[in-house]
Amino acid sequence: MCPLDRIGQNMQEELRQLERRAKEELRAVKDLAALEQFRIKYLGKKGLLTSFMKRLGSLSPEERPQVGKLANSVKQGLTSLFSETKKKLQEEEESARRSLVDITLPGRRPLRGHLHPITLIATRVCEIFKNMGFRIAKGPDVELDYYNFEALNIPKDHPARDMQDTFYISERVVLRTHTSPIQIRVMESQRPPVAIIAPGKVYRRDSDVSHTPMFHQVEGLLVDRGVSFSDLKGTLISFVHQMFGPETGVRFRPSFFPFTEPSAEVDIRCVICEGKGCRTCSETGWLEILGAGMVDPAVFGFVDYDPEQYSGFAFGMGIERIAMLKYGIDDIQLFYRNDMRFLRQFE
Ligand code: 2NL
Repeated sequence: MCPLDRIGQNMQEELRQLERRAKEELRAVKDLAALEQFRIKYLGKKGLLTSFMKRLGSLSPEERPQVGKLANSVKQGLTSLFSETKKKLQEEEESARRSLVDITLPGRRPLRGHLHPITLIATRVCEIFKNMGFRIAKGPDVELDYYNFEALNIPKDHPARDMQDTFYISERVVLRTHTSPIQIRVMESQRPPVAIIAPGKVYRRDSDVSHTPMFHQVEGLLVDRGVSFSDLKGTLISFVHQMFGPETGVRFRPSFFPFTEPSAEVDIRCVICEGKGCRTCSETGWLEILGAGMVDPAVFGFVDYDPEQYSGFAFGMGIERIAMLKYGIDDIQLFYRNDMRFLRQFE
């Protein structure tokens, strides 16, 4: 045998040894981490088998095909053994993971959002008036002094205009203190009949146990020929009965607003004590829920409606107050603390 042949023989022997060792080690592999070590050691770019292949170049042209063929079949064999082992170990690890989980346990309930109580009440109030034929109107939170005060017959020296109560953006621009400017804008842009509901955020420089600097209002306005105070009463009594129940007592008390004449405040029988007297109603048996009146002819003047032809009523209510009475909540700040223990109750 020529010496070159012996080199070929040696390499074939080396290859078989490599294969035997690899198969032995593979049998000892117990997890995916050890399997990866095995792959790097034998099949990786710098692995034993790859290094061996590189040495094939030193063989004679006669021997190279034979040893090369054997090397390829060893590599294929080891690679497919490696894949089988990997699949087996993956399945084992997966089923081990599964056995730690009791799949018969009930699932975790996903967190599901819901509407804020103020949104719920505002939506209900709007729905009641929509059913009576009113339409929803919107307007900007940042308002001209003209729409917020001037056109509502609130003169320059009126206490409501005080810097103390109003957020001024500039001399002419404010954060609206009520949603009435929405109604002025609607009247300015269309002729009667007008029947609208104006919900939205309003802002006042006030913050204590019963006031927040932002709160919500719903106002309503109806203007047509021959609208009377009886229409106002009928509309609002119907609203109260739908909102608080058909047996709820209602009373109208004389009051004053610069934009209505005559004006009234509307009370309902105390929802807590039913009129017997308690802390919520200050022992009066009644709760104030809204203000209302016949639109002052001076306001019609600003929007160019003829007060000889048209009359109208308007009303306004605070949504937080309605929500507090309806749900029996005594602290307005609860609506804005984002405490889930509170908010979850309105799911
Ligand atoms: C209250 C009282 C009220 C109005 C709002 C109004 C709007 C226009 C013309 C006339 Cl455009 N009036 N709105 C009228 C009376 C009372 O609100 O206590 N709100 C919380």
